Amino acid sequence: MPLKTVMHIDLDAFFVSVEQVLNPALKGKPVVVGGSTDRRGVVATASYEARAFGVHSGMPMATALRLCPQAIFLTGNYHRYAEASRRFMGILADFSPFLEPMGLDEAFLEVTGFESLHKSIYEMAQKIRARVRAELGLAASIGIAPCKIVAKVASDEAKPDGLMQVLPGGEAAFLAPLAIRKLPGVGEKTEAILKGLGIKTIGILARMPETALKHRFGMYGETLHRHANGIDHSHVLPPAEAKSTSRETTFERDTRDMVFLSGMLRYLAEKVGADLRRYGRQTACVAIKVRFADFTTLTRQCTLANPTDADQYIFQTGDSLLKKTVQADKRAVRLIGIGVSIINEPGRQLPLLNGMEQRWEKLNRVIDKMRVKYGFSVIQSGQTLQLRKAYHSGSSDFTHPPLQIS
Ligand code: TTP
Ligand code: MG
Repeated sequence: MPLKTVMHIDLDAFFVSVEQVLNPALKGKPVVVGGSTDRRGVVATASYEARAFGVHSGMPMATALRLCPQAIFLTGNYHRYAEASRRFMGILADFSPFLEPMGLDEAFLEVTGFESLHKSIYEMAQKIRARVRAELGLAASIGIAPCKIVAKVASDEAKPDGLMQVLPGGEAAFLAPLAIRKLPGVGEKTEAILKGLGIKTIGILARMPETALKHRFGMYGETLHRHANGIDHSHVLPPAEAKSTSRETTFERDTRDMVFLSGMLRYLAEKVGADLRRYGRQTACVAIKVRFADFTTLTRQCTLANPTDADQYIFQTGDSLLKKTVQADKRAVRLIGIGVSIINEPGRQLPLLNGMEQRWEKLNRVIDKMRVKYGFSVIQSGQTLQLRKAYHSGSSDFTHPPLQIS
């Protein structure tokens, strides 16, 4: 595999930092952006001064108020963040066309071979940080590594306002001492399982036999093993070049409960729909994947009459494929997934939309905004709500990390 160089750039305390640029009196103070403090709002982000008191993203605002009553609490303004994001991505695009935005404040940049233009990749990263600082007044932390996963961990380790480079060959040694939670994709649930197995650091995880991880986590075990060893072959994928996007999840227990399966499919379809809207793209082909208890895997796909980016349409199409597939079989289901092909032309032919689809479209855009502001689980459809019953952890993330099937 030829050597490549990838940067991961992530803005520090993004929402709060934008507020501080607009109102410099907030600089150096504990500031929290999130929902309301009296009702059920959660923290979207906290300044590093507020984090020192234990305030963090996802925490109820009421708890943040208790931990740090002197903090300044703001409800935030999505338009300002979207504008800052647009300008941030514009700066990055000046440095390399191989740009993959990940949400508003972070992106991967493939910079293989770019050292000749900037003396070194390290110098190039310093120039990016300087431009973001000069033009937006924001601190960008950057990780440089031979692959995406390690670059992402490195930018996190570089925070706040830092730069860290992991040289080829040093990936596993860099990751080894870090807590497993630092590995992207390891959420609450996986962390708890790994800790139960006595695995606390990425180094210990890396030395686990791959077969043991596969036995416990299925396909995701392979990915975990690779990532823990600092190996990630995935490409930096400019959104326009992604050919498909998908999500899948393996259940803790095999099931034939159709209500549960449909609820999960709805949740996965919403994630896929959100990808399309983030890329400004549509799909005309929906596919599902079903793996039964005996590991037999079936995929079924369906072409849509009209291109769409609506969760509802994607879900309905996937759900009827799912019902047909599961009901035609006696076996219990171990995994389900849903994916869509991506039409790589922005825009759409509006007259093709019927009234219902137009309403869905408006609704989905409002939901996307809320989710960027307060996290994906802030809004759930009736169908996904019942997933919480099955997942007692209280966590609202029911998937493994995104799986690109391009
Ligand atoms: P992050 O990059 O995860 O966090 P951050 O930029 O605030 O802080 P840092 O990178 O320095 O650790 O998220 C970017 C923005 O996304 C964040 O400013 C607010 C928003 N966000 C939420 O709305 N909910 C969340 O749960 C998280 C993690 C972020
Ligand atoms: Mg950030």
